[in-house]
Amino acid sequence: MNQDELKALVGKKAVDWIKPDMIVGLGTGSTVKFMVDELGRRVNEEGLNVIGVTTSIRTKKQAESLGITIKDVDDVDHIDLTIDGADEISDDFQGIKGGGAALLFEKIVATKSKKNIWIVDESKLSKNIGSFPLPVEVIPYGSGTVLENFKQKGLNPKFRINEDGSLLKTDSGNYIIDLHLQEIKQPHELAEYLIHQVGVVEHGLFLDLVNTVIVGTQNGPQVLE
Ligand code: ABF
Repeated sequence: MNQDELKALVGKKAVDWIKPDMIVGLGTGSTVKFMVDELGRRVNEEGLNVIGVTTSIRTKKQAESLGITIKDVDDVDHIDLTIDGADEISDDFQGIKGGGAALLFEKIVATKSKKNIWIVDESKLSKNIGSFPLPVEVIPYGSGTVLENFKQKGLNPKFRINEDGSLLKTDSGNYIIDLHLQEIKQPHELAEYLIHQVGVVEHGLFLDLVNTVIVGTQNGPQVLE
């Protein structure tokens, strides 16, 4: 199976964890897209009754087009389960997210969720995280100064740009600075440093949030817990 087929495999499998009447966080990315399609099928063909809370404009559009009931994160008092993708996952289930520039809403939803499941193809697993550039969401005002400060710190920062060379803007109208670190030995320390930098809104280190990962492998979906 190719990468897309592996993503489809875990996307569909993950819907087995969604039970009737759940409030479900719906992540962002190409793997989640398969999951939302399957959820839509079960809502329409099997009458599965759920409320979705989305993590990006694009997931919201997809879910609503499938007839999945969506509520704003502030209009639910809890989220039972969030299913999301990830860019890189370490052996101890620490993750880097934000390759899809949705990390802020994803972390807001993930931290409100009783349980989080990540769905990935096997290429996302690594012993330690860091080979995937770490996204940091920053407000536009003063972002050049934040980038300079990161450079001084040796974090090898680069603004995320669109194909036309313009600066990418998130759903919140912020910029993304990607930190090219190769390996992150002390993710908790780095997270603590980043979140205290003036102008930083959020970062893509998702730590101690996940205890179930469904991996798409050539032998089928593998559930890691
Ligand atoms: C999302 O899932 C993002 O944080 C991350 O970039 C993405 C992984 O994307 P894909 O499933 O398309 O590989 O949560």
